[in-house]
Amino acid sequence: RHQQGFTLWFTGLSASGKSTIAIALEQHLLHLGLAAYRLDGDNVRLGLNKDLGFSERDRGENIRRIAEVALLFADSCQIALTSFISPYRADRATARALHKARDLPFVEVYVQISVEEAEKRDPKGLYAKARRGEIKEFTGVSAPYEEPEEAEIVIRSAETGVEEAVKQIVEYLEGKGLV
Ligand code: GGZ
Repeated sequence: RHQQGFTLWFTGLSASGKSTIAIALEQHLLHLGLAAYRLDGDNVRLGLNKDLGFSERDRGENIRRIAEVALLFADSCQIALTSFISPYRADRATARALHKARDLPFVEVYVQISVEEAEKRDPKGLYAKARRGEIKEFTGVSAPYEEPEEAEIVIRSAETGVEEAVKQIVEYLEGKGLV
């Protein structure tokens, strides 16, 4: 049977655990024999989008390009997993609309965590830098994060282990016949 391409769109604060969950899920999907590819800051912001910063406008363009690339993967019968903060509702809606127009499933996964919890983790010390004013427009500190209102899946990051999160997403996908 032919694999249905689709996009899993992770959104959430820095240090929410988006990438950790996306990496584990990608492994799971690959083990099932499915073609899955993860887009994240390391392979997109350093390459395709290296001209973009963190202003509202640049984030919008960042998300727009990522959505277009994810669409290409989905259109080629692969599973695109995107792992970006994507803090603006309008940008996520644009990504969703692009997929809808091509009849490709778009699954928004909100990796939910409070700023307080994310700040406690602070694995790269970025929240501390943002508090000291060394990073401007930092999401959750000095730039907004607009919570998803139509996410297909919500993962409560502080209370959910990685394997449990993967299971939650896979069960959703099975229910929809996507895997
Ligand atoms: C938020 C920033 C910023 C600012 C640098 N605000 O934890 P990280 O380091 O690895 O993930 C964050 C990443 C966010 O890039 P995205 O492309 O996901 O953002 S968006 O979707 O809003 O376009 C963080 C780092 O880049 N970073 N400066 N000001 N995160």
